[in-house]
Amino acid sequence: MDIETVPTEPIAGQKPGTSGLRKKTAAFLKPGFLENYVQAIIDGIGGVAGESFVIGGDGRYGNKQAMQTLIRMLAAGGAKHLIIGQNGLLSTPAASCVIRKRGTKGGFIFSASHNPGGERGDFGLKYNISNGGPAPESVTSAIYEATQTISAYGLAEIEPVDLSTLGTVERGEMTVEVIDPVADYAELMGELFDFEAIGKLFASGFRLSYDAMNAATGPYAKAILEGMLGAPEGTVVNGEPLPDFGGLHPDPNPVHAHDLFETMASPNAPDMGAASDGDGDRNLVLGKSLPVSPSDSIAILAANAHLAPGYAKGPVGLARSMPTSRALDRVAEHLGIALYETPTGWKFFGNLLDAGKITLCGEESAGAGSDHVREKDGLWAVLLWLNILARRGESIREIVKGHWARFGRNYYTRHDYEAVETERAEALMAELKGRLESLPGTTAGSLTIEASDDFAYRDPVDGSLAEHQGLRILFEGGGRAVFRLSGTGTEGATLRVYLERFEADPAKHGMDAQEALKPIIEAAEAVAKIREHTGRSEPDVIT
Ligand code: G16
Repeated sequence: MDIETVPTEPIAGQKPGTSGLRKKTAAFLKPGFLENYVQAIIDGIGGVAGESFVIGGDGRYGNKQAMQTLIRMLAAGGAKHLIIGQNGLLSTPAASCVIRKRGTKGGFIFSASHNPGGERGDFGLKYNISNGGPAPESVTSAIYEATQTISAYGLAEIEPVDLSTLGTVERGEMTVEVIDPVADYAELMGELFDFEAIGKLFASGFRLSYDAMNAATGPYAKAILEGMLGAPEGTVVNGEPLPDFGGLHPDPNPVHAHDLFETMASPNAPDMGAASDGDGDRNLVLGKSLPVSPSDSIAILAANAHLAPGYAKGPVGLARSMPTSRALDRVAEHLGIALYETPTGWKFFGNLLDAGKITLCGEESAGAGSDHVREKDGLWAVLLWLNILARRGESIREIVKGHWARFGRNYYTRHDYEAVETERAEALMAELKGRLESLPGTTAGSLTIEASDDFAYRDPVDGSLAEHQGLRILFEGGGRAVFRLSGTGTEGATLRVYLERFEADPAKHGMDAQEALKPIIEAAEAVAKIREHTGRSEPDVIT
């Protein structure tokens, strides 16, 4: 096998963000960009000689071509064995599952998650480590360092691999195995959930509408829901992964999953609505005219997890990202178990899961998961909801309302200001940060500020410190506003403002969240001058 060594130089803009590296497709696939970044991963993880890897992706434009380049580069680095999802497809949680099951050194996932795809959309690549989870800061820093010093990359002269045909082929010294992307994952789901009870639920006429948004989850949802669980054909909509997601923006929120929200608000709404994102790790669950906020969803899943066979003993501990609402904290308190508050990013749950400190974890950004893999898992969340519905015999509305009545309601919303000029967004954060210490005791809008800080997290397992993870403002009465810049955008900066307040009184649980949070929203504007800084009169997306 001949290896071509191509001289190169560092390319700007190769710093991995919250979840790998994401860019506009045209920039990522510009000659040399992908190759440089892949070589930096290979060098950053200490080489690939003699090792096995999983390769998959969400099916977006450019994936198949990029995978052939990756295969050539891993062969040049001396990798021994590659396991690739058929047609290059593996949802992020399925890739995590296969990495763990097959014991590989890691995996490469081609995805820009919920960002739009296609030639004019976004492209991304993330590296997951042997536990199946996103590379931690130590690894992404090493990768970033390698991008700064790179001088050449290696490409093996080998035939392309036919990714559409299942089976094993040899390329140089390396074997390449093309696998069914669904099988291992479906088997794991069958071990965790009461498929018999869920099957009976569907047989009794329960109706689900699952929007796979023309992205990675389609084949999984069809095989498991319609195939194994007997849900009627048509339960899964937009079930074919398409390179441009059929023009959809595969982000399951009220703006981009608009059709599903309409279906669920119509008089003939099914019993449950659900959606997942581009790479299948996010989830959205809706009852009839009742979208479940992700922060409530993870709290409800945690409170009821014992109803699923895989979690029969109940969770040992729980975790949420800092901006996620504190509904989960109330469940942890009730169960008498630990609650960990981590920075945004699934990678921060990895050590807690590996150390057996937590069983379930979740984030406000539509992510929920457990120790079954090391990624958040969209279809898993939907199956756990189905398992709970089947066992409790109640509707989603009854379960959500019952949860609020029992634990109180944490009203919650997130306001996103997208594609703001980077300097303007950074100025807002810098200015607020500069005033943080002087805020307690002052008023913002109609509220007094009780405390404020710049969130930092000391990992309880390895002691590593993550600083500057979001600005927190606590108001009298327990309300909270959090300010953070997104780590996943590809255009300018996205300012996220997270707003929350607790309401114990069940008579006040029926309010519209924006209405209930009005004093907090006004206080956040007063303290940070969002309109003035961003030049926007209102958020682009409200979730
Ligand atoms: C990624 C991470 C999530 C994180 C989210 C935050 O999600 O995997 O753990 O919550 O980013 O995004 P941002 O920094 O934009 O707020 P995904 O689904 O994009 O991989």
